[in-house]
Amino acid sequence: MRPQRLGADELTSGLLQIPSWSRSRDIISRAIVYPSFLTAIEAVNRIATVAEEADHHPDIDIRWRTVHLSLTTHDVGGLTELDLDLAGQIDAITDELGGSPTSEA
Ligand code: H2B
Repeated sequence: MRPQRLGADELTSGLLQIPSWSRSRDIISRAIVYPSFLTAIEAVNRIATVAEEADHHPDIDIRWRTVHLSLTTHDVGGLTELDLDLAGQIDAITDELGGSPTSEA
């Protein structure tokens, strides 16, 4: 089924569950520094696996051990539950692999 764009209230409450993510218009993003380059690659591989299972794919930029991730739902031109769910799964993977926030945006 085509996902629905989230309304303002749903978005506000959903974003409270994923405080590491920043919203800019129709995109949420997060930058994470992992303990090493290989851990960053492992994180990206695990993120790719959950993304493929969800058929929902992030934009990913890898710079040494820092990974920048952006989420939006292209099919509807906005943010949906799919973005919030994937963000939560990325947070869980990040916690398991010892990723930390970075001051870079
Ligand atoms: N990923 C993201 N981020 N947004 C989408 O709208 C999207 C996707 N659509 N992955 C999916 C694939 C769609 O094109 C397929 C046909 O399900």
